[in-house]
Amino acid sequence: MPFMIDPYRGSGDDGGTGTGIPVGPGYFWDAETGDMSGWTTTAGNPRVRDNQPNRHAPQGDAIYDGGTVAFSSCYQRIDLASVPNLSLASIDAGTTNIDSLWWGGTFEQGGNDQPQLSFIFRDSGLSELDTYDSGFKTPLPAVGGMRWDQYHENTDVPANTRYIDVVMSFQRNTGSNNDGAIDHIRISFIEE
Ligand SMILES: [Ca+2]
Ligand SMILES: [Ca+2]
Repeated sequence: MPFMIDPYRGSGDDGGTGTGIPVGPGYFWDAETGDMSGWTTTAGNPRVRDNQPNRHAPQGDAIYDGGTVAFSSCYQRIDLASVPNLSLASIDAGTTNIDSLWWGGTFEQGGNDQPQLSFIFRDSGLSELDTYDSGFKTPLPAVGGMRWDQYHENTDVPANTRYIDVVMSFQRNTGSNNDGAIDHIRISFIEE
């Protein structure tokens, strides 16, 4: 696979199985699980494509994509109280950032479909405090029939946040398949 190693992959994570269990100070999710377990779908039919010809993965063999509808979205919810070493006091002092490296992809077909990563910050009662969106991405580096790029997000976690929904969204622009794609989402928390 002619692709670079995820620089976050290494000490502290489990090497790609992506179980969604907090590992050290961070999380990651990867489609190598082979299915959408752990994700809650809120729109469309996000899915895993495993070892598909012309849909090369930046990590392993499997990727998430947007299925067969115009828009798909799903999330996993992080309970901040369960994150090792994360101080809720520092959350409430406004001194903690959430940081992510993630791979965004698309299938090259002209007018390419697009992926987006978002965070929804929720309080203890799950009320929404704020949101952050990466914006819908247009990856350019070609890998087989795909284009992939690695994106970096970093934003403040609002005071009183107790849960963060990490949201994958996929926007179809061309064709019948929604080929917005995501792989290997790495999440960590940083105290300022
Ligand atoms: Ca993968
Ligand atoms: Ca398409």
